[in-house]
Formats: sequence, structure tokens, C-alpha cells
Amino acid sequence: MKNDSDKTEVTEAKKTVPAERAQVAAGLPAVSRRNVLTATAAGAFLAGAGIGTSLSPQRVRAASGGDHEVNLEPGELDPYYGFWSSGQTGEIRVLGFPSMRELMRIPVFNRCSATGWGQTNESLKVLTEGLTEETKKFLADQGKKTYDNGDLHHPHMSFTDGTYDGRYLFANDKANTRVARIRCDVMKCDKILEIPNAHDIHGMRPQKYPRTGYVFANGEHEAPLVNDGTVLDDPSQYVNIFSAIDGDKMEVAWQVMVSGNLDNTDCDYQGKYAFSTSYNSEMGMTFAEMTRNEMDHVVVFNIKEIEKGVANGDVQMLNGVPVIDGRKGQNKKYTRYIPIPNSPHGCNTAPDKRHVMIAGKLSPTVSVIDVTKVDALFEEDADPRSCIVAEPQLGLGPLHTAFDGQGNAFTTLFLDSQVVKWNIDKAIRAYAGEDVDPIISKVDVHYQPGHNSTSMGETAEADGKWLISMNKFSKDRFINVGPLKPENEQIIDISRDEMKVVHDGPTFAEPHDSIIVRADIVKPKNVWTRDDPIFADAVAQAKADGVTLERDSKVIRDGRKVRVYMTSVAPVFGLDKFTVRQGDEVTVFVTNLDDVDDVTHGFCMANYGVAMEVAPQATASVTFTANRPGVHWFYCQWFCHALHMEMRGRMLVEKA
Ligand code: RUQ
Ligand code: CUA
Repeated sequence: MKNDSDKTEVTEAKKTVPAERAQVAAGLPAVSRRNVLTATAAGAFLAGAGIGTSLSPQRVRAASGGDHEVNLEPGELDPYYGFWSSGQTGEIRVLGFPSMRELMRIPVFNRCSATGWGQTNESLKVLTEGLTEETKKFLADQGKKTYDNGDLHHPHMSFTDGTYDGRYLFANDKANTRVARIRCDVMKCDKILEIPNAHDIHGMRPQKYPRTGYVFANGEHEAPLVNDGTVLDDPSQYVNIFSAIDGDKMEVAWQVMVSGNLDNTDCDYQGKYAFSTSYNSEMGMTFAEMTRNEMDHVVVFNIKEIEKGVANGDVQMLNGVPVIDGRKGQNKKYTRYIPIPNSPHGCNTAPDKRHVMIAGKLSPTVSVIDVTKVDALFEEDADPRSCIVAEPQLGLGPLHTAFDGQGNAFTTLFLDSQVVKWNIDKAIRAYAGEDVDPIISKVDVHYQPGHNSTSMGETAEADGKWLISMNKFSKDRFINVGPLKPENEQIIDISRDEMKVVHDGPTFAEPHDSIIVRADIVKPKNVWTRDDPIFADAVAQAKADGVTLERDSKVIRDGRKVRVYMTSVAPVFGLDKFTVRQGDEVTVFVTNLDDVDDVTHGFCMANYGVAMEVAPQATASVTFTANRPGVHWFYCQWFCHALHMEMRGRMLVEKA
């Protein structure tokens, strides 16, 4: 930045902050919004839920049977937040659960037209600062600053002492090898980290104990260790990488090189071990090679031994990250490989703090690891399967397991299109030779379930009320929308032995996974605080320009750079016009002075491809080149006031 003396202040329109901020209070917010809106919201819920026409809400309640309701009366609030991934859409969705009303979308790896995510300076900082230099250069060569796609599979909340703590969500990007963090206080992504050395992050889990702590992340696809375009058909040079990310700093703490690939991961409640499934222990490169063996494996990561190894320098530094060699046959205490049938997929730790369920996928079994028997695996000549305490046959295509906190597990059966409820203790007794059937019941789902989640089910506070089955195919469950079908999510009441499907809900690509979090754990703010770090750069720039964001609307020219500062108070911007010259690089900063909850403004520069959200008390900024001469209207694109349409102004771009 040039020094202040080069800058001129050009205030072209006087501030037009309305005399009557009271108008705002007397307008929308003063009306009881819940009273006005609930009647229609309930109607929309019923229609969207596919329950509406044939079942009355009373019928739904009767069907759910228990002391808890899947439907809510107008104005009632959900007892849970649902945090949903969106797969290849790249965002996180926030739902009220169990009503399944979609409350919010949090853009993460995608480009969002509504909020300006991927365009505002604040979001571009998040999207670019964690990329490797090599990726930055690669993208720049393509005329891009960041990727604009992602494949977000696994949203998980940070833990303290074995349960959700409401601080952060973390999520993986399989498409471009990244891990993102979302702040739950404002429901915005604040960090995105590209994981060096690894390829295509899939399974990802936060450490449960003592806290997060680490975020464990699996690179799914193996690649040559030196991937410079000289190796293709020599799998002995391929490796795969497991990463432990420091969730507070959002930096890679260490990595482990493994044999085979890595699919899903989870960790124990003791802070000692993490576990990852591998469907390609063969290190095969073709379909036939990958599925050749009857047994694949789970890799056990010995966190304390790895930390010691890193501290002792038993690492190679790769792209600035200490990498431990944990491949088969290194005979150190970093990893162990547990043989598991057959191309295992899901990896889920039970709320009993003791058992980890490995879903067999091509095997009809779930293998149960007892974490108290894992220490022994690190002794010499240990049988690597000595920690397996059950392996019940459950049905075809077991993918993921969820829990009720009462000793039962729920496993999705992809090929059978069912969810099976089974008892962990009975499975252990059956494996030991007793004549007991661990299967309690099965329920049909529609169709081909992948993940399932239970309320609080991946924490020590699993409450055994609800399960959601996330089904990959909907087929005939909804009216036809063409060759691309929605997926179908079904809520299942698990409060009794017989499971009951109580709700069908279509979703767009691809709510791959979800977590269901008790509402009291999450405490978002209603308005931003002015010292929020997300817009700290804008505050610093304003200060350097002698501008007080909360008061001033003015234009600063700094050579060919023009910074336009304006306030917004419903229904006016602080400037009703400003002038720049063709070719100027223009940055517009909008500070929303409204501090009434829900009065979000937007800034859209028509025919400039520019639009962003500015929520109450936030500052947002966007930079563009003024290369189209003429008069261009900017307007507020979030309906904020009875005079919202009038909330507009002009930019004159003088012809060069
Ligand atoms: S994995 S459908 Cu991407 Cu979560 Cu199992
Ligand atoms: Cu401000 Cu619409």
C-alpha cells in the first residue's frame, strides 16, 4: 500500500443515513416474525417433507409412536441441529432436526452467488491462504485464485472430553485435498487448509479426547512419493498419507506414510489411537487388482508413539511436514495392520468408549475392535486380529454404523437397502461361541443407504432417539424430476426394538453424511461483533485510509486503486453515487450498521458480476476492475425493508 499522502479523499455524495433508524425497528423486526411466518413455514415443511398430502401431522405423530415427535407445530423449534454435508456441491447445510427444515447453507469449497463466497476479499483470503505455493501457481496459470469446486463428505464437530463442544465444524474436500474449519458462533468457514503430500482427503475425524486437538484426515488415493510425471506403473513407489492436523492452528502437525490406501477413519475415547480402513491393501491400480484379496485391513495409528517419533526426529521432512514411515514391515510402534474382510469402508467408534465398528462392504460382516486390546497389538509376535471381539454377519453391503448409547448399533446395508439394528454385547458373545443372535430387527429403506447418523450418536452422549438413513437413490419415492434424481433421507424412530421409518425427504447432491447435535450445544450469535477477525483486514485498511467504518462513507483514490467505503442502514447505503475511471481497481467495503437481528443487506453491482452478503454489524468487501464505462446501478440484494427496492445507488465509470 502506498503511504497516506498519495491518497485523496473524494466524497461525492453526502451520507444519506436515514434520520429514522426507528423505521427499521417499526418495520419488519417489530412485527413478531415467528407469528407471521410459522403458518407458511409449516405448510412448506409438510410439502417438502413428502408427508403433506396423505398423512396429517397427527398421523405422523401417531406413527412415530414414542414420546418424541418428528413433526413440529408451527412456531415450535427443533431440539437438534443437523449439520449436513453436501458432497459434490461443496457446502455445509444446517437443518433443524427432526423437522428436516433446511435453515442455512454454509458455503465452503463451492462458489456461492448469494453470499459472495469465493468473490469477497474475506472469503478469498480463507480460500487461498491455506493453499500450497505449487497449487497457487497452478491455479494462477489457469487464471484462477482458488478452486471453485469441492467434494465435502464428512462434517464433524470439535470435541471436548468425548462430546461435542460447539466450537467448530471440520469437513474434508476429497476433490482438492483440503480440510476446512467452520466457526459455529457465526456459521462461517474461517480456515481452509490444503494437505500437502496426501492425495484426495476422504475420511476425516476430530480427536474425541481430551479435546480437538487433532483432526485426523485420510488421503484416499495413493500416488508416487515423488510425483513428478516419471512414475505410473510401479506401485512400489506409491504411498498413501495419513495426516494429523492441529485443529486450533489449522496446520498439519505430522503425517504417516502407510501401505495400502485409506478410506474412513475414527479414533478412540482415550486419546491413544486412530483407526483407518483400507479397501486397497493390494495397492492395486485397476478394479481387478483392488478387489483381488479377501482380506484388506485397518491401520491403527499409535498417537503417542508417533508424537515421540516426531519429537525424536525419526521423520523425513516433505513439503515442510514431518512424515513418519508407518508402512508395513517397519516394525516400529507407530502403526499396526489388522486384517479385515473385505474392502472395509465405515469406521465408527461406539459411545461405550470401547468398541470400533469396521463395516465390511464386500463382506456381510462388521468387525468389532476392542480398544482395550489394542495395546497388546504392539507387543512382539502379537496376533494382529487379537483385538477383534466380534464379527457378526448382518447382511449385504454394510457401509456405516451408528449407535443409540444403549449398547445397540445400526448398520446400513447398501445392497439389501436396509438398516439393521444389532446388539454389541450379543455379537461379542456369539463370536465367543455362545448361541445368541445379535440381530434385533431390520427395516427397509429407500434405497441403497450409505451413511447413517443417530442423535448425538458419535459422542459419549448418544441419546437413542433418532436415526437418519442417507440413501443414495430415491427412484420412485418422489415425483419425477428428470434423469438426475434427488437422494432420499429417511428418519427412523429407534426408541424401540422395531425401527420405524417416519419421514422421507429428498435432497440435492449429495448429503453424504451428517451429524445430529443437541440444540443447547450450539450457540450462534445474532449479529457480528465489530472486532471479528474475519473482517479484520478491512478494518485495518480503513484505519490506514483514515476511515471509520462505522461512521464514514467516502471514496479514497490511491493511484489506480479506488477504495469505496459505505455504510448501510435499511433502506439506504451511505453513498448514493460514486465515480471511478475506466480501468481502476475498485474495492467496495460495505459496513452494515443495522444491529437488529436478521437485517442483512447485500451489495450487488449489476452487470459487473459482483454480489455479496453483509449481515448485521459485519463489514464485507469485494474488488473488481471497472472496465465497463457508463452508469451502473448497485443495489441491495437481500430483502431488508419495505423500501428495499429503493436501496440502490450509481457507480459512474468515466471512459478512459
Ligand atoms: S464415505 S457412503 Cu465418503 Cu463417507 Cu461412506
Ligand atoms: Cu438492504 Cu435490501
